[in-house]
Amino acid sequence: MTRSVLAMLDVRPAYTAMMAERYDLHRLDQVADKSAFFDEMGSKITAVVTSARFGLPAEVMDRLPNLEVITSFGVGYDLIDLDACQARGIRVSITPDVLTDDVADTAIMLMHATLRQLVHGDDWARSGKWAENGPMAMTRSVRGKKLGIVGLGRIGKEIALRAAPSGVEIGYFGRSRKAVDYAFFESLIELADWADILMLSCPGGDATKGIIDAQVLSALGSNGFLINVARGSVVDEPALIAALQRKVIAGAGLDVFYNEPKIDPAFAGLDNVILYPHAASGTVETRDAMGQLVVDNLNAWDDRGELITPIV
Ligand code: 8YV
Repeated sequence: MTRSVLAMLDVRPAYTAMMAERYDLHRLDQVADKSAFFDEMGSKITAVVTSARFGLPAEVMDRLPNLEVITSFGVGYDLIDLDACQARGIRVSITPDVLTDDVADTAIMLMHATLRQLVHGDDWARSGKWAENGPMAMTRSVRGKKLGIVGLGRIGKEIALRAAPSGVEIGYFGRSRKAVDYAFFESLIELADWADILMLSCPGGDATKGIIDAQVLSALGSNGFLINVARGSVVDEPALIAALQRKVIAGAGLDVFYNEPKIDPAFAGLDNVILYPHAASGTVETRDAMGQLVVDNLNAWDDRGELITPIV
């Protein structure tokens, strides 16, 4: 019997089309009367396709009594309740590895762009301020800085590998000490105090909610920069905005925000932050690889009850 699959979004048209060809695919984002849909289809759905951004809200999961598997587009699973999944025996897959290079590249791009003020420099040349006022103000060198990485997982390790040739010294903080030569810090505040650049590449979720608070930002200090490719939730955002406004830190490069995509309008008024719209994995190549891995996980489950990249 054809499996009924619920997609929370269009993961990309080509991959949605592949799934629609093989499965009885329903798009929740296209359903007007969701309650009537769940009354009719809820018990027939055995698989959900979602993404790091959409996750699976409890009110949807509760309407799917026969759910077996969730295949998610992305590596973040902070919006999927893994404990609830485990309690119900629901398996979950994500798309690790295929996005690591692009996310690590984005982190490095934001680090350089923030210290060297790429956006301000572009405006200086483009707007005629250069011709009118002469050279733009000097920026800060990456070379010789101390880079403190929060979360030395797959992405954090790749960031470190890419950052080393730029001449930075590397330290890290995380749940556990890793078999690496970089300096391990027992506490986040010690890392922030040591670092010139604090790089966030840890998972989101309850364990890391708001860990970058006013105290950590003040330890980072007025010559310090914050780069975030992790989750907006990791940062106490009002504290970050205040720190940028009052120059408690020198600047920030952010790919992620607390309230995406409706980010706090205060960010737009700051000249010491570079904003990127949660697009670290957003290349054609990586999003294709992620889409394919979502489909491959779903097919592996359908064919043989296995997942290729399970998280639980
Ligand atoms: C996702 C992400 O691509 O993987 C993650 O956790 O945040 C991004 O790479 C994006 O959220 C797509 O929904």
